[in-house]
Formats: sequence, structure tokens, C-alpha cells
Amino acid sequence: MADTSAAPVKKALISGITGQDGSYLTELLLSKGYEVHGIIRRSSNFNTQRLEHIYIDPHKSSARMKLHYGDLTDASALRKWVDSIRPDEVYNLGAQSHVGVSFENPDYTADVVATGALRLLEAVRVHIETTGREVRYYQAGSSEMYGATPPPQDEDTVFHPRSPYAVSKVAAHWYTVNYREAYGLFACNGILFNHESPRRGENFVTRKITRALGRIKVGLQSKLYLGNLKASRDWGFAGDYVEAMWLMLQQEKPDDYVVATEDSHTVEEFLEESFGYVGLNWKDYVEIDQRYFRPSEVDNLRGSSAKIREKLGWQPKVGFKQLVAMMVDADLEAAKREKVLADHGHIAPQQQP
Ligand code: NDP
Ligand code: GDR
Repeated sequence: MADTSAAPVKKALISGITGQDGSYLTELLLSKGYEVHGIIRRSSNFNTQRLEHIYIDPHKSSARMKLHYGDLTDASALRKWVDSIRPDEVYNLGAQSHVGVSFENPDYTADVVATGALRLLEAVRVHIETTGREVRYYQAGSSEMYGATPPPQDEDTVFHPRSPYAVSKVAAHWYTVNYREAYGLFACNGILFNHESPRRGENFVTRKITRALGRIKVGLQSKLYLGNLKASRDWGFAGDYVEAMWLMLQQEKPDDYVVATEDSHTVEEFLEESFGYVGLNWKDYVEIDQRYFRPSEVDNLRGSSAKIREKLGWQPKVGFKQLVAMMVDADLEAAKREKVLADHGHIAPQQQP
């Protein structure tokens, strides 16, 4: 554990701090002695559940995580926070990150994912220009940018995005490259393949499966409705991937890196592994619902992460089976707690995400 009484080594500003990756990155940076500032959206319900275990009342001097209201659609707020916080590192993780939803909300997705990245880059650029400080910037890029281009995909692979989300991420990628080339910004693109955890949003396929599996096991749910089971993904553990983000910003020169396990599985294989882990046959529970299919699908993603492994010494610690077991174990525990509440009439039946 880091000495929390010492003066902070560095300040980081994170957009998307309330998301899966934001919470793991915050834990990592706090463990390294950083002061961590996060931009959160105003919501009628609290959206900080993933941070509750590390939250310390900001009135206490030991609090090194601070949250500020803002939004990637609000350039003035981004400028204000960059100027007042004076971060050493900015991690742009904020996004409407659901590929399926991006077909339903394309304008909004582009505004947040593409123009949002541009707004934050611009806030950083102007801050550097007016203060002369050095600020390093990380852009959360995605394997979705490769889309229809067959695997293995590495830093030189051509992008062929297949959704409004992926097209927006390609724009954010090139904005980041452009700010590096035009203004000399220390800006890096991490091209991260799918990464999961017990904190994964419940409407992404892995968590949707493990969440349903836990509920099926305790008798709270009988069916799981899914879309395309043939799609293949390179699934890693989010905790490993946030280390790669941090490593990129600690180098002498900014660069772009693919982050991947180099091992891919279909959604069907994820079902087999997870249901098999608790002694069930997924075929007894899963039904196909056309509404979960996408207008254009990404069939096959498998990364080649030789560059980050060789240059930065990064490698994943958690493999596919371990990841599935970790997620199923966590969701079984959650389902057991939910069952106790349900037996006492405390919760309504859940909608499927
Ligand atoms: P999540 O969906 O879990 O989190 C997204 C975060 O962005 C949340 O904190 C969300 O806030 C915030 N956000 C959404 N809209 C806005 C907005 N308009 N302004 C400011 N913040 C906003 O994503 P992950 O943690 O899984 O992913 C982090 C980043 O990495 C995203 O950019 C994602 O696209 C990208 N990525 C993710 C991969 C993965 O496999 N997880 C792989 C490759 C890239 P709120 O909590 O209020 O919704
Ligand atoms: P993805 O993740 O689109 O790869 O984007 P998701 O888990 O949503 O889908 C993976 C694959 O599973 C298929 N699928 C379903 N998906 C969902 N969500 N729900 C279903 O019911 C279902 N049934 C089958 C999908 O069609 C797809 O092929 C994630 C996000 O985190 C992005 O933000 C990130 O950039 C990429 O990973 C890398």
C-alpha cells in the first residue's frame, strides 16, 4: 500500500471514472500515490456505485479521489476542470460505449465519443499553451475500429468500423494522432480489445450471461435472451488493461498500442464455459431474440499485442477460464443476496438488459 499521508506524486483527471475501467484505473492510480479527479455526469440516481468502496468524504484530508460534475458534451466544463485541477495526466475513458445502443442513438454517440474526445484534447491543448505545463493524454480506443478487417489485428491493421460507435472511435483515434503531430501533445491511443470483470455493465454480453446465470442458479430467472452467438471476441480482464493505459503515459515518447490477450472465443464458448462451471447446460436456458442482433456485426476480433509486450513489458495476468470463473463467482454471490431480499418481498422481478 502507498503511504497516503505523503504529498501526491501526480494528479490525474479521468473522464468516465464511474465506468468499469474508470473504477479499476482509479484504484491503480491511488495505489501509486496519485491524486485522482473524476468527471461525473449529473444523474437523478447516484451513478458512483463502482467507486463506493474507495470513496472517502472529501472533507477529510485523506481523500485523494475527487469528483466533479461535467460532461464530454460540455466544452466549457472540460476547460474549467483541466484549468483548475492542473492534471499531469488525462485519461479519456468517457463514452456511450454500447455498440448496439449506438445504432439507436447515433448522433449522441458521435457527440460524446468523437467530438467529446476533440473537446477534451482542445481543453488540454489550450491549457498547455497558456501555462507551459506538460499534460499527458490517453485516448480509450477500441478493437471495434477494426470491425470487418479479419484477425489478427495490430497497430498497422486497416480500420473498417461497423457501427456509429466504432466510426466515432476512429475519429477520436485520428484526433488524438493529429494533436500529437500538429501540437506535439503527449497523446497516446490504447487500442483495447474487449475486457471484462465483475464490474462490467450488465448489458454487455459476458456480464449479461454471468448475471443471468447467477439468477438462474438461485431460481430468480428461467430464460436468457441473446443475439448472435457466433461472434468471436478476445476477452481479457479489465484490471490488467488499466495497467497498460498507465504504462503508455509513463514512456519517453507518446505512441499507440494494441492491448489484447491474443486468445479469442465465441459467445457460445463463453456460454459453455460459464454454464459448465456451475454444472448447467446453457442450451436449456438460452433463447435467441432478434432484437439483440446488430444491423452490421463484427464477427471476429483477436488482437496481436506484440508491440506493448515487447516495448512496455505488459502482459495479461488473467486468462479466459479464470475470467469466466471470477465473473460467475461474483454474480452467484450477488444472486444469493438478491434471493434473500426477494424472499422477503424486497425487490421486483428484473428486466433483462
Ligand atoms: P463503461 O460504459 O463502463 O463506462 C463509460 C463511462 O463513460 C461511464 O463513467 C459513463 O458515465 C461515462 N460517460 C458516458 N457518457 C458520458 C458523457 N456524455 N460525458 C462524460 N462521461 C460520460 O465503459 P468501460 O469502462 O467499459 O470503457 C471505458 C472506455 O474504454 C470507453 O471509452 C469505452 O468505449 C472504451 N473501451 C472499452 C472496452 C471494453 O471492453 N470495456 C474496449 C475498448 C474500448 P455514467 O456512469 O454516468 O454512465
Ligand atoms: P462489443 O461487446 O460489442 O464487442 O463491445 P458486447 O458484449 O456488447 O458484444 C459482444 C458480442 O456479443 C454479441 N451478442 C450480444 N451482445 C450484447 N450486448 N447483448 C446480447 O444479448 C448479445 N447476444 C450476442 C454481440 O452481437 C457482439 O458480437 C464492447 C464494448 O465494451 C465497446 O465499448 C468496446 O469498444 C468493445 O467491446 C471492444
